[in-house]
Amino acid sequence: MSGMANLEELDRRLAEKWISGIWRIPAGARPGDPKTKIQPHLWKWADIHDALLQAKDQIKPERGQAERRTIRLVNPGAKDTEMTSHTLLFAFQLIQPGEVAPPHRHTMSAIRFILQGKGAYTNVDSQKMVMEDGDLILTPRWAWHEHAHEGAEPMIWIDGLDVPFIQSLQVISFEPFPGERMPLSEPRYDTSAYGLARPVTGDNDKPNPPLHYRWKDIYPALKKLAEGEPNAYDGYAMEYVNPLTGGPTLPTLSCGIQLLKPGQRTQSHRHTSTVLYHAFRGRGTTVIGGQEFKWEQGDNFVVPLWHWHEHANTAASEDAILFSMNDAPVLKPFGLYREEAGQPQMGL
Ligand code: GTQ
Ligand code: FE2
Repeated sequence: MSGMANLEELDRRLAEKWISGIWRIPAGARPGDPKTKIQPHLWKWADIHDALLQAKDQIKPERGQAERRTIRLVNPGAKDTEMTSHTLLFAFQLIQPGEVAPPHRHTMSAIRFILQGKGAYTNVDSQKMVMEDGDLILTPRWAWHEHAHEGAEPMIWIDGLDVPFIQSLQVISFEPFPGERMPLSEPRYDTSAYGLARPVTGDNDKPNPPLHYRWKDIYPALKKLAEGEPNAYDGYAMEYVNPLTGGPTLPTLSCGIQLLKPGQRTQSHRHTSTVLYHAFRGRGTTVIGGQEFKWEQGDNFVVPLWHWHEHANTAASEDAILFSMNDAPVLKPFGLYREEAGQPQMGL
């Protein structure tokens, strides 16, 4: 018998016993650089908005049904999971006046970034947070939450979640609230000013309280930042921090907001974190791995890990503002976050 036949025979016998030799892994399957299945991609606002309007009358946010009227951005490289990246999900939610998206909790953490409308609120852990354009609201893991709409026009926001990461750890739990509505407590603290002043008893032992970062506070801070020197790779950029730790927005995901002045371009870099972007204001171009993506208000795109990328505001007189969410918090504690500066790719 030849040596090859012997090896095949060995592999077959091992497989019967649920054992496998490392020699079966081709040498080429060990890349020198991080490799991801996630593809650079851009989703147009018109398509997202159309999808929500089409779902508006057919889907109700009812208990036992979908519970939420949301649509998600599916990365072409993640057709199996229908997620936006291997770690993160961007979904868009629409709620109609008078509707209640029923209360539940889950091991996934969520953020809401508000895009359109007036008069809805989210109740997280019995704290009422009224939603306004540009606000960022946190729903930490396992916190009870419901959404309700007391206004007169449909409201739309982004749901950012860590679903695929939590799924990869196989620790998804979901629980409906025992009751039709959650209680609303008297305000226990100011969810916007928690980092500056918080109660000395009760809630201050929670590592991730529900927090509300209001656009009316963030935007002036961003404009103030833009009076100084920009970051080479991100322009005038801020992170939404956990005021208790100075660390990331939530343990599994972090959010950012960045401004690019008219004509401003950033330098190219890459990192092992993956970033989902939403063009909140203005328009521009982002080059990702040599591919140009033109965006305007409402569009969304993903920068997969280890892909070179650079941004440009292509408008003559309007600021561009990008909201983003990244998975760096699940890399950094294990020393897996790396970044590199690169050469310009943009042929603008
Ligand atoms: O609003 O609670 O997009 O639980 C996905 C799962 C939104 C929500 C989503 C959710 C929610
Ligand atoms: Fe939820």
